[in-house]
Amino acid sequence: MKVITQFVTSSAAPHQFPAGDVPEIAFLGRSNVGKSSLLNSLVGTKMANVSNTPGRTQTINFFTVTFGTPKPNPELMLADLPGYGYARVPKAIVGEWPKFIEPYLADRQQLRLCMCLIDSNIPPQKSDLQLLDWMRKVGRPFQLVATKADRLSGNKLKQSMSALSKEFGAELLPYSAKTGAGKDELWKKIRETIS
Ligand SMILES: Nc1nc2c(ncn2[C@@H]2O[C@H](COP(=O)(O)OP(=O)(O)O)[C@@H](O)[C@H]2O)c(=O)[nH]1
Ligand SMILES: [Mg+2]
Repeated sequence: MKVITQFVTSSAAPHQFPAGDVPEIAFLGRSNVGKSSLLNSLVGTKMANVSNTPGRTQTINFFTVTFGTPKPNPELMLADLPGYGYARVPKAIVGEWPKFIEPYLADRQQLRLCMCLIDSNIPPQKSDLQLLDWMRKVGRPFQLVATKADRLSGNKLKQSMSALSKEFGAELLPYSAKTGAGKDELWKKIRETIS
């Protein structure tokens, strides 16, 4: 299925968030977790900047998605959130995130699911655990996605997935932007969520 993506706007304050009732999926994760790479691989174009300069994006970037052929009303909105947790000493995410992130996650009506990205190659990070705690507290549905899964193979990947899933207390989807592994599963999850 062809995916047509279009950039809508960059927002740094709640009044700038696009209005409307298009179902939205947000993507979150620590800087350098592979969020831009995942987004680009998911939609098949360079919609997000892939950069080696962590913590650069300090806005929420919104993109519309239509499936198949261009239509006046998009089926889906994707929200690319700023990376967190780049500080060497992990702080509470609320301490280092721009002020508009919390209201976005807590109040955004059309937000259906948060894709929370973690790195499959490293143990659970405090900032990731804090984010999930906070999501659970505000009752925001999320899907945990383990990035850079191509760096582990076979049994190593299996072991890492089950350990991470246990430690985060949530089901986990492995993903590789390099090989495209997990792409169909992630789209399936998105379609189920917005249908
Ligand atoms: N091997 C591998 N490397 C990846 C993958 N995704 C991202 N990376 C690398 O991880 C680094 C950070 O990626 P980027 O997408 O910019 O992360 P972001 O800061 O979360 O947006 C880059 O050097 C990417 O090439 C992946 O699936 N596999
Ligand atoms: Mg990025």
